[in-house]
Amino acid sequence: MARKYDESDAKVRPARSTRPRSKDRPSHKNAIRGFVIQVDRGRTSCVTEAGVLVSAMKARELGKNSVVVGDQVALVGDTSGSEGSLSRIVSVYERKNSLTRTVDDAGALERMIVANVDQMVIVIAAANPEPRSGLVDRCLVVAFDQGIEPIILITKGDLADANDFLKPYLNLGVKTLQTSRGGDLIPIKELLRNKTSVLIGHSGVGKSTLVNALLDTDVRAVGDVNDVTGRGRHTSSSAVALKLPDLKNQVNSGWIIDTPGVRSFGLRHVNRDRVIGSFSDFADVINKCAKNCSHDEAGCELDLWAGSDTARKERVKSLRSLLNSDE
Ligand SMILES: Nc1nc2c(ncn2[C@@H]2O[C@H](COP(=O)(O)OP(=O)(O)OP(=O)(O)O)[C@@H](O)[C@H]2O)c(=O)[nH]1
Ligand SMILES: [Mg+2]
Ligand SMILES: [Zn+2]
Repeated sequence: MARKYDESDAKVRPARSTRPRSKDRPSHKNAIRGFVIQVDRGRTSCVTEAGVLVSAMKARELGKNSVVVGDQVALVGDTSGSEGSLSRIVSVYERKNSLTRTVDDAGALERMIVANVDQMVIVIAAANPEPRSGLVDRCLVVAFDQGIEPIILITKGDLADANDFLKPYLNLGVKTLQTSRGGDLIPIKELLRNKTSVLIGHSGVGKSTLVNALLDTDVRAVGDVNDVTGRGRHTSSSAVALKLPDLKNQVNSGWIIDTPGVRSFGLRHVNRDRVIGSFSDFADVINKCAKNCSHDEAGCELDLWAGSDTARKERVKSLRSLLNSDE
């Protein structure tokens, strides 16, 4: 639950020296709230409630990787936003959720991508690169775990038909949309309206292309897909939140967060029961399983449920591959 900002949020660890540091720091009482739209090495870009773009550095005590795009932060110092001005982030407000993936095989290293999002748009190309259900399944687990609404968005509809790919997810009740470059953006705009949405997908699926179309600009660089490997070139290197243009003169029309293409989406940080729970189509089936069933053993109700139905068998296989994966 959201916690109100108070003085304790901005507490500064006592310095090793006995010199009272509070004297040379601006009072945190005067802190103003900012929304983080980009983190570029040491420099963070925030938008204040008044709509001013402020460049800020993190207070040293916050530590490495402590601020991500989507964070609400407390800013002190020069928050004028004027050229060359630099503000300081003294604290990060409690997050309502965050997207984190495990980035190493041992599962010890986690990287937070974004925080405080309403929707996760899982971007999948109908072709080039080929759609892969593994990524969708992994994203759905994280969305379920964090209470974020997932949406599957198929791009490059001009290259192939993704209906078969989408079928199992339609059965799950996940919202899906299909689009192609130059296509009708209205259904997407409606979905994104007044929400903070993050685009997640492999490199080259067209995330930045879509963002440019939605904003009707070329703010985001776009890269091609390698003809030989069928892979994108990891064109976008950091996450950026962009304000969506007003739709029908709405004052607040939402934010879209473009992210760098993910190679994999490690789930080691997600509890096993939560992984199983995200397969909501299995809930009733799994209830019938023997206590302590690993769901990957003889007698598991999932096999009975799947029978010889190809689509169902694929779903069961998906769950098992996530449960048995080292990632
Ligand atoms: N045929 C076709 N190509 C598209 C479509 N959308 C994007 N592309 C192309 O796909 C390539 C990759 O697009 P990007 O927008 O850079 O992809 P991205 O997902 O942002 O990639 P990363 O930043 O590397 O993660 C570019 O050559 C785009 O022109 C589409 O609807 N149809
Ligand atoms: Mg990109
Ligand atoms: Zn079972």
